[in-house]
Amino acid sequence: MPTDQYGARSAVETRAKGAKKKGQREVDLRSDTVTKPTPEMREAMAYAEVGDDVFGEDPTTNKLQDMSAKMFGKEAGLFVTSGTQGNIAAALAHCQRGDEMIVGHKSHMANAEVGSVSAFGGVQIRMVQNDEQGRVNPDEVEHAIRPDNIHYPITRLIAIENTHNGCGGYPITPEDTEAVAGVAKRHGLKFHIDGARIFNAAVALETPVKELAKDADTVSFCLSKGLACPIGSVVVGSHEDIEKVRRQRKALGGAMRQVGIIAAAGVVALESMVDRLAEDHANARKLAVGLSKIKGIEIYPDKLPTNLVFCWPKVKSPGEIQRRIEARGVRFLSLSYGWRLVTHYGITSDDIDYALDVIEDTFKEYRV
Ligand code: TLP
Repeated sequence: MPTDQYGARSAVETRAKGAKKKGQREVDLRSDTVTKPTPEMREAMAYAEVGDDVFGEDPTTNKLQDMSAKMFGKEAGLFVTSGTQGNIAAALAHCQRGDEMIVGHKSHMANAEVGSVSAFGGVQIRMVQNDEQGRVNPDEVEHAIRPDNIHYPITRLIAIENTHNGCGGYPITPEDTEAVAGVAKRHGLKFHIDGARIFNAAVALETPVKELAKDADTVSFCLSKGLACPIGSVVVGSHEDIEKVRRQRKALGGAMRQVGIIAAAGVVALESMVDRLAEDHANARKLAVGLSKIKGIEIYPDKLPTNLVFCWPKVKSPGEIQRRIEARGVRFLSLSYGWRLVTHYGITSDDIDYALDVIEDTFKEYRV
């Protein structure tokens, strides 16, 4: 049975599937969240200078926040525990209870953050259609903004996602971003980017993140995905907005103490892990081209932009095939709209060869 759009149906299922045979080679393509810290990160973490970050006295965290702000062309940054916490804290910083925010219908914020902006902040989500590449139509967004009427909530925030996970990992260009941000500006609304994988977008588009972020009031980005940190995300924005996000982070229980221990990995990531994302994209292309040659798999390899590979098994029991593939150590997610295979630090070109061999053999054995 396929899982839903965002992976495992439950924590129990994730754990059960994790069981593997002793000595079995493993190629884990479920997500770039499975990446482990690099030796440089472990070293930096071990010797990180630390202080109490709730007092603003953790030098390593301050360094990470300053570096992030500078890279994104913003005044300030704030370390948060996760992408989800960054998005929620930013949304709650921009909105009051009863306000409304506009996001794409396939966005992580609308679908995979436990309804938290509503649950914790009383913020209503209004969705507009994402196109196949994760973009939202600026006219539709404008149309979704509530007119001034006592029956309606007040629209306060527009958010987009870059790259777009639920739409195949497409990068959103500065032009497309600017078009939506322009709508926000014209109506006096705030504009947030869920940039969990914005560095993948920057590398794919060969554009600095600063350029992708220039029209946003706030951007959250993840250190714990392709950049291979064990924990953490950062929200960047103006001093004023980041102070509001800081307050929301505190309310969400995300203000930590000697957090430089984990921020240290983030510093290493920003210094040395961004450019190598091109390797993940090349491996993803290789994987997609290989999959396109396997009978029984539908895929559009020419449409592949970053590190997320989506394909569709055209067989009677895809679940059975997946189980057989997993038994040989190749792991990926089966989602309601297809299979997702993600390349990342830790996956080599040789791993892609192995994964392709296993998948091809299994489809052959299965006589599709
Ligand atoms: N994405 C995870 C799962 O939650 C699905 C993944 O494996 O892709 N925004 C986007 C666009 C994301 O893809 C994710 C995580 C988040 C936010 C949340 O980040 P975390 O997991 O750090 O809370």
